Amino acid sequence: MKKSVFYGTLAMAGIAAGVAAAGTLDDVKARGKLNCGVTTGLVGFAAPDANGEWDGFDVGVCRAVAAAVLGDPKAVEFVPTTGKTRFTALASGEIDMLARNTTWTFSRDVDLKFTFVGVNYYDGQGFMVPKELGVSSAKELDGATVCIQTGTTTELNLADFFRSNNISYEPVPIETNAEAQQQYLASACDVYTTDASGLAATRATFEDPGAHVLLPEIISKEPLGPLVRHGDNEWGDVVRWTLNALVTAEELGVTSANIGEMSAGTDNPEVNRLLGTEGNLGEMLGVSADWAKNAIMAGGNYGELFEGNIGESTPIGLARGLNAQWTEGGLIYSPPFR
Ligand SMILES: N[C@@H](CCC(=O)N[C@@H](CS)C(=O)NCC(=O)O)C(=O)O
Repeated sequence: MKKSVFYGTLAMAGIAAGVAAAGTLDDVKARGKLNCGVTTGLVGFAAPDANGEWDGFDVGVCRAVAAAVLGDPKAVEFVPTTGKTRFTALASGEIDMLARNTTWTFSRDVDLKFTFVGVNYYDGQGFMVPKELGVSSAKELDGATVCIQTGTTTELNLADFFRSNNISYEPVPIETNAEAQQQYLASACDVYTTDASGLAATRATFEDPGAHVLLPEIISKEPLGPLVRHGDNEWGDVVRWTLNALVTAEELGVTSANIGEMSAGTDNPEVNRLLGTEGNLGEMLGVSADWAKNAIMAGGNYGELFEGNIGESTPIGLARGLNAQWTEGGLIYSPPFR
């Protein structure tokens, strides 16, 4: 008797998990909107603009997926999440995907059971200090107070770095980047540490960015990318191949400016397959034939999204570096569209 109750409970849990795990693509289509988890605000990556519209490099991924699935880059409900709340939001089904400078790690995949569909920014953890402190290396930070966002890899790397260098620190735990910025500028901490891209984005909003320096040490690997729940491979494919479409478009020279012309047909078969004038990739994915065209038109190809939101001509000023295409010596590489 006890045993059957036990198995019954397990079966119920299995069914519940199955329901929650499968069918996200159908759910999004039926809802007519993508629920996309983003940050609470990090200029260049995800933040509301002057008109209250979400904008940024990660926001661009959400809009591309909405365009691929629904034909409308505006059909997105942006759900702000903190370092701590983001994984519950995804696991519970509150959001369909998370695009929030989130690092792909072993435990987030294997233990938390999320699928990272790729990497949209190869990053690493850095340190920012006021210039007036006169510090030139992170190894000089013995005894420093450090602003650190909770629920992040940043927290764990910081502990590893100080321990392995036999130096100590006092953490000042904070929940959001806005709070970190405020605390750091109010001198509640000597140092702010997070992903180097986040430091550049944060410093760009300071009144006097030149009064703050980024130290030379990059203490970790932070491959940032969009993620979905384990167990819904069809949906994972949609998000994965949308990101790949943006990357491939840059590699093949398909831009938001020439896509109209190119989608009339070209003499490059891969461009034609990508844009749906040859083959049936869209059908295989469960979306329309022009899904990738719509995704690219949403905010441009990968390079356009990078340059427009966080690149060298923006106040954030990030160089492509590791995030250059593989053909340019970087790590950005999509599997083929065939
Ligand atoms: N990549 C790290 C850190 C991500 C993170 O939370 N970064 C902060 C600082 S750049 C952030 O995005 N904050 C935005 C917010 O507070 O909503 C992780 O996945 O744990």
